[in-house]
Amino acid sequence: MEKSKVLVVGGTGYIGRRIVKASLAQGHPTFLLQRPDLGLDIDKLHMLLSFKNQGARLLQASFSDHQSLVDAIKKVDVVISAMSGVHFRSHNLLLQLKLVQAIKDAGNVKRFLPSEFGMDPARMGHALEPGRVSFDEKMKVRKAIEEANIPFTYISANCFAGYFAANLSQMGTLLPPKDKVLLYGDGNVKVVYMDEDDVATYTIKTIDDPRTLNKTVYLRPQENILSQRELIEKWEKLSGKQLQNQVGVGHFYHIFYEGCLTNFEIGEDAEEASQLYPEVNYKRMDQYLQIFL
Ligand code: NDP
Ligand code: GFR
Repeated sequence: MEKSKVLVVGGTGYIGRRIVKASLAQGHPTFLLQRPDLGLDIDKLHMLLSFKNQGARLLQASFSDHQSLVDAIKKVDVVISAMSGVHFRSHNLLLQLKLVQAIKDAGNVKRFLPSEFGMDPARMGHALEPGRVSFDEKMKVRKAIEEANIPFTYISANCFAGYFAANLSQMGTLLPPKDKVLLYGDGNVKVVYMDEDDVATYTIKTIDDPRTLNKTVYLRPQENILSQRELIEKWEKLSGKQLQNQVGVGHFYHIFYEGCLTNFEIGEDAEEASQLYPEVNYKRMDQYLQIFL
């Protein structure tokens, strides 16, 4: 059977470039959307040209020109969006609504994969602000897809290793810590770590598979279901270095997420000190912080 022609939207992005690579590797005629607002982003241009050298074709279209999107989409069978999600300020994900409209009008698309590749947004109804914005936007895109009867596959890729395994799941860094590691809770909650190239490989495998039509596909390979402790142990064995586990994060969760210090009234059977002793001129934090200037 002829391999589906694949258009990747967001094809120079972090996961997008890996999806383009996997599409080419699996023998699909592969196309990338080339947006006009490239400007002076020379790295992006060179990545586009490099993919062209590897046999991909560039389709010029703009999100502000509906017909250009329809014309590009008419040239392919499958559309995969890898639009950025984390910059929820710019609402890139909602730009996908224009893509959905163009796919609907083109009428030829056999499968559309919207930009998800993480936690399943359908299972994140309880997500906290401000991060919940990206899940809400992903659900708006799903609604538009399903209302337009566009055949879809949703990919829930769990944790990209680059953001969650390389750093032993430490925030604000992309490298393993050298001596101490912050544990989340007791560190025994099971998560799933995925190498981004595998995310791309699995993504391309789903596009022509009838078993994944109008389905969510979870990437949860058995050996990558690991707790943070298990991941740390793997690193300690590989590096021959023991890390000192810091367990304070649980406290931060109770204090800053649950609000355990202030989520109750001080009742009749207790007292509040500054009410009892108003004569004490307690230090406010703007005073306290001055010494650090
Ligand atoms: P990137 O930040 O790499 O951006 C991807 C692409 O989005 C860009 O290359 C660009 O496409 C496109 N884009 C950005 N701004 C605009 C715009 N204004 N108009 C049109 N296109 C735009 O995205 P990621 O790869 O980091 O994220 C992709 C998906 O993966 C998201 O849904 C995100 O939530 C998810 N993710 C999941 C992670 C996990 O751990 N599971 C980790 C990181 C991301 P172009 O190439 O055309 O310029
Ligand atoms: C696991 O599922 C997801 C993960 C998802 O559905 C959407 C986004 C993510 C990533 C984000 C990718 O940009 O989770 C966190 C965020 C990456 C990030 C890593 C943000 C702040 C950090 O300090 C950080 O440290 C590695």
